Amino acid sequence: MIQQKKWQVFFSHLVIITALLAGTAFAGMGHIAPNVATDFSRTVSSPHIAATTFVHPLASVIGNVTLEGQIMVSPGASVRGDEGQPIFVGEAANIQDGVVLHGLETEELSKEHGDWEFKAGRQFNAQGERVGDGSGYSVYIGERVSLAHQAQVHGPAYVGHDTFIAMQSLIFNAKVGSHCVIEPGCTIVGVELPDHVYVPAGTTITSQSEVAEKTYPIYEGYTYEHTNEAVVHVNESLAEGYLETCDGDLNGDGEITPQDALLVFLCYLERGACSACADVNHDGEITPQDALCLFSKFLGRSSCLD
Ligand SMILES: [Ca+2]
Ligand SMILES: [Ca+2]
Repeated sequence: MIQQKKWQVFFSHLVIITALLAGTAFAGMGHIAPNVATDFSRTVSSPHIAATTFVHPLASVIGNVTLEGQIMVSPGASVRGDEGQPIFVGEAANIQDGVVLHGLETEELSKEHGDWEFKAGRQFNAQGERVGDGSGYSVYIGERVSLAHQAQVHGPAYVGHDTFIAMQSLIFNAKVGSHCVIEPGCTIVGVELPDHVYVPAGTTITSQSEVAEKTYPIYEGYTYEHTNEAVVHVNESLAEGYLETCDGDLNGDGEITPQDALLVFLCYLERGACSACADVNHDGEITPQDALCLFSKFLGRSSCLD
């Protein structure tokens, strides 16, 4: 019996050492990963994801991305901060299935001068003003914004607080104000929309002169007047619920293996990207204890996951 225990201890240590030696080879695995350095992106960043945000294992969050808090990122969504940077998503927003957040380059290495230069007008600041000095965001999504199924927001782009972007709508090189509703299948390119307006389904707006005739003030009794509040509530509840059921399958391959524990440990060491699910024992912080929980589970022992 004692001999068997010794072998178990030896085996568990062997697994840990092997996994650590494998180290960074696994660091880019999974759905949350750093970007790569290029001649249009000088820094390599891992996403900053709040402990209250849930990222589904089949969603991708890459590079210079901030997900501020209680955000639901659904299967198939891609938030990719590897070209236009950074990407910011505010508290209680939701990024539904198939949504794409990406942006045009915000800086480049000048072939003429050999220096890095920011590209004019490729960012918006948090107040919704275009900037070109690196102080803004390629994509800025405000608080309590809903990005419904298959919506695309491609930088430079800004979406104000409490706005609803419905299914399959595209926002590109544009600003959408706060408390707006963009109904399904709209195309909004190269313009700025004011606050408190809706855009009927299927509308295309590609010049500022069209804005006044193709947007309408949200009135009392408008069909989608309160839709966003309901959708935000649904998604906050989903994020909270899914986070409570995180079972430690960090890389989303359907089983708990040493790779999952390694991802937790690399997160603790700040050597790899983190997911809120790395807090395996739900005590509010990510420590080696969380990685040990997963090893226990993998080895079939009693576990803090049970
Ligand atoms: Ca796994
Ligand atoms: Ca923990």
